[in-house]
Amino acid sequence: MKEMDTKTTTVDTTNSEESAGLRNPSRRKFLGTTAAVGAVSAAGAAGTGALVRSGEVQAADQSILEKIHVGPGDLDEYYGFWSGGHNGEVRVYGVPSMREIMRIPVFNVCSATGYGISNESKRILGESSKFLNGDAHHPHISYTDGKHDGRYLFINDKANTRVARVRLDIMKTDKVTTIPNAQAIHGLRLQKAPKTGYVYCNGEMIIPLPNDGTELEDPKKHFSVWSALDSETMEVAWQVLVDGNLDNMDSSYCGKYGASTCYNSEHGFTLEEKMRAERDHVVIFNIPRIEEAVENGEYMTFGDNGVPVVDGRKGSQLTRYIPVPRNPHGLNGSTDGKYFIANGKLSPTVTMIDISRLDDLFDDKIEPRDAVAGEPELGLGPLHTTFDGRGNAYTTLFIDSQVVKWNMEDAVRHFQGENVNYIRQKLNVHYQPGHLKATLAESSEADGKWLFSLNKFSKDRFLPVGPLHPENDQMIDISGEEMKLVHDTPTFAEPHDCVVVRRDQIQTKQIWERDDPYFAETVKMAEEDGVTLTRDNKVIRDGNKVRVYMTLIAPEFGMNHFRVKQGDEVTVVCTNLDMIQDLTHGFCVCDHGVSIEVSPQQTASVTFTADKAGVYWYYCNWFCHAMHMEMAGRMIVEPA
Ligand code: CUK
Ligand code: CUA
Ligand code: CA
Repeated sequence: MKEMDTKTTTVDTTNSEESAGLRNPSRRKFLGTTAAVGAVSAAGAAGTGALVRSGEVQAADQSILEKIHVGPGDLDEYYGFWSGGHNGEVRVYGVPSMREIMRIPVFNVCSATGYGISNESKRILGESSKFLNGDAHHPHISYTDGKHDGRYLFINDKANTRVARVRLDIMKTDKVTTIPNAQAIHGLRLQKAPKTGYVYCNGEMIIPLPNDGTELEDPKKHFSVWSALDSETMEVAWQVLVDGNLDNMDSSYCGKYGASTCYNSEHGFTLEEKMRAERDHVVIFNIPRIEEAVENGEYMTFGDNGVPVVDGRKGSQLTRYIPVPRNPHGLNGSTDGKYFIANGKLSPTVTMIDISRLDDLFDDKIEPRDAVAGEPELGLGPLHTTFDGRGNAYTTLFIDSQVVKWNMEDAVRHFQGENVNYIRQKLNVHYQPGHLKATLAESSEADGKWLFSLNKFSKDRFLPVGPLHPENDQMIDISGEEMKLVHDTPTFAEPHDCVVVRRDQIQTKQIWERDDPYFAETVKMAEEDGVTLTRDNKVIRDGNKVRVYMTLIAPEFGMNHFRVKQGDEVTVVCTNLDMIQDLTHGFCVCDHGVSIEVSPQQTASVTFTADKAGVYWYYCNWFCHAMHMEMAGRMIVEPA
């Protein structure tokens, strides 16, 4: 049935099921019956001729290889923003070359830039700067009228229940919010129209509310919430209490609806309990109704965080629960604005929810399942779907290790009883894909050029590097009728998702502006000390607190030494006076764990304790000048 090439035969199903953490017997039974059905009907669904190709580009396909070659000095056509997974960062790629251009620390500590070490970054991280880890999954770029406007990127932290904002003009994280009344923020999407006001995010784990120890055992009293943040202030505007948990989500291009998958309608604590129900659901959120309820004061609060929480549990007028096959995963809005597509995971199907029927659903004119426009059978383990803007959808099949291209309108016609084949092609990928994303496919401008399959396993695709393997993010040419696999990209732990936009949609600054809010508080502190940052080199003592103000200009620090006393709390404020693009300095103090980036015209500061008497050299750690090695000075610590 499948045309196996030698590479795909290395995927063994037992292994992949176990890798997926799906080991329970009831699922085996499910797959025992459905796997066969799924595989048969997916390949031959509604007729014959489904194209299954290995799709590896042959040497003959020189023209494709030329398309992805970006010559030395040439620039890429797209920016790709990749989540850094449990490494907690965002990575910036050039597409189609897949050259990694930059890393943006978000929920991690960065030794190079001093994110998590500098005072400016600690202010951004707030209370949560005590955490050294994060788990980033879903990067999304702000919108105006359904198109990316390049202002901000937002991303979730599953590990420590946070949402962060990255300013794309400087490519730095500038806000981090810990979400109350939730645990583990997973799915995240943005309001798409008229403009990104709200950032929506899913609470995944169910918890008692308030989670203060008064309730510990009753699963019926465990909930999760769907949150909306104000994208400007990054404060939580409101939350919606739901039944079950929330996994992935999307929002509609009309701006009115949010939709989220739930794999635990059972309120279960164990794997077995979470698999008990035949069906779970997609929750549809009616945003105007939610706003009205908040406005009218129809909400609760939990603990002392004050966030309004409206009741969106089953039976509420603010939500609808659409039953779908058990334990769905990804939820993707088609770029034509027509469908929310819930990906079956344990079911070989995806469920197409017709957004144009949701008004009737909320007015109780139709039943929840009447909003389903199609439920095509695609193959085993559908996790996520993306779009080419030409009416086709592409879905990852985790268990089959394939990407399936299918046609949405044909799937709808098939659902209505017509004998049409909606499957266009299946392409083997290497191996076990999670998310996939086509260029511009998070916006109404999807252009159907490149597709990335973010594979969880790489096995034999790269030089071996020990028991821990990289992921493999494969690039696929989707510009023609047939998908063609063109490039393997090893990635580190573990980009769940990415977003790819045109290069003209991102405008960045090449040097800092002196009035940038990123370091405004530090500038204010200097003003209070009577210091002009762009001129003065000064040590100010304030009890056992010492503030050292220093200018940096290649290849010298404004001070070649400064004196403090053992036990002093030392704050060093560095201002880079160079105005030349790319001329970054650093400030690193030996044996004190202190390192910060100071880019052209930037002010950056760091606070530490001078706990050891003696001489400690500080040096510039970004290679800036022929005399960079000599750019150093002494911190002289007098014994207490
Ligand atoms: S995801 Cu977060 S578990 Cu499929 Cu969007 Cu990987
Ligand atoms: Cu300044 Cu190196
Ligand atoms: Ca379930």
